[in-house]
This record gives sequence, structure tokens and C-alpha cells, in this order.
Amino acid sequence: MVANKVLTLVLIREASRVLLGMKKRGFGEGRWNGFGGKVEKGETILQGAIRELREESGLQVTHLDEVGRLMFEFIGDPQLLEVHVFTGTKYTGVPTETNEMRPCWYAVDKIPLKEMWPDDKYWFPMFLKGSKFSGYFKFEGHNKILEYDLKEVEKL
Ligand code: 6U4
Ligand code: NA
Ligand code: NA
Repeated sequence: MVANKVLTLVLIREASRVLLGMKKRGFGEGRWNGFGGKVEKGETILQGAIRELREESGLQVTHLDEVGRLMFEFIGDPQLLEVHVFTGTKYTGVPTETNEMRPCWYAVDKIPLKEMWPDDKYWFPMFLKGSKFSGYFKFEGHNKILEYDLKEVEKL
């Protein structure tokens, strides 16, 4: 048995727009996404989310709400990715480009789904309408979803 790799994904939301970042290197390079990364030893998942948001976007928050839980399997890799999706509306600071991410606000009706992970087109609408969601996606490579299961949930 292999432990899941636990990751965070943070979407800062205002009434009509969402902050995304263009991933400049590493996993997901070339795609727009929320901010996030691996949870480190000694921190909670929420603390990891807050830290990654600060490191990658320059924004500081004291609180985030967990809205989604996504499991990803990549054919040939026994380790599942367990991604905890968080959102928040209150922050301080100004979005700032870092080595990892180039931030940009996107209007909620202009989310660049074609330049995002292919699963996002399924769960982003749930996120945008304020629902909580839980899902599983099986990938072949980084572009092809072989099967998936996704549902809105009351509680994570
Ligand atoms: P290091 O090794 O420090 O550069 P780190 O920033 O810790 O990396 P990273 O960037 O590899 O972690 O984290 C991957 C990010 O991509 C997390 O925010 C989760 C997110 N992610 C992974 N698979 C995804 C998918 N299928 N759809 C999606 N986001 C995904 O929307
Ligand atoms: Na990251
Ligand atoms: Na990291």
C-alpha cells in the first residue's frame, strides 16, 4: 500500500471573478490553476493551503473554506493524488508573479477551461455556484480522462 500524496488547491474568489495562476514549472506546467502544493510535515492541510497561497501568489489569508476533495489516479502510478480544494474571499496583499505562478483574475464566465487540467471543466461549475464536491478521476498521461465519478455533497 502506498500513502496518498496530499495536495492543496486554493481558489480566491470575488463576486464576479476568480484568481488563477499560470503554472510556470513542474507538475501542471502551462496550465491555469488555483494555487497550492504538497502539504509539509508538521502542518495541517489548511496551514499548507494558506502557506502555498502566500508563496505562490503573494496573498495572505487567515481563513479558507474547504469546498472540494478530488482523487486522481494516473495509470502506472500506484500513488493517488488527494487534492483538497479551498476557497476564500478575504485576503490582504496584491497578486504577485512568482517563480512558480503568474496570477491573473478571470471573470467567472471566462474561465480558461481549455488551458486548465481536463477535470476542471467538470467540477469548476460546481465550485462557481458555491456547491461542495467530491470526485475521482483516472488519467492516462496528463491529458486523457479514462473514467471519473463526481458528485455534489452537503459535507466533505
Ligand atoms: P514543488 O515540488 O514544491 O515545486 P508543490 O508546489 O509542493 O511542488 P505542486 O505544484 O506539484 O506542489 O502541486 C500540484 C498542484 O496542482 C496542486 O495545487 C494540486 C494541483 N493539481 C494536481 N492535479 C490536478 C488536477 N488534475 N486538476 C487540478 N489541479 C490539480 O485542477
Ligand atoms: Na505548487
Ligand atoms: Na511545495
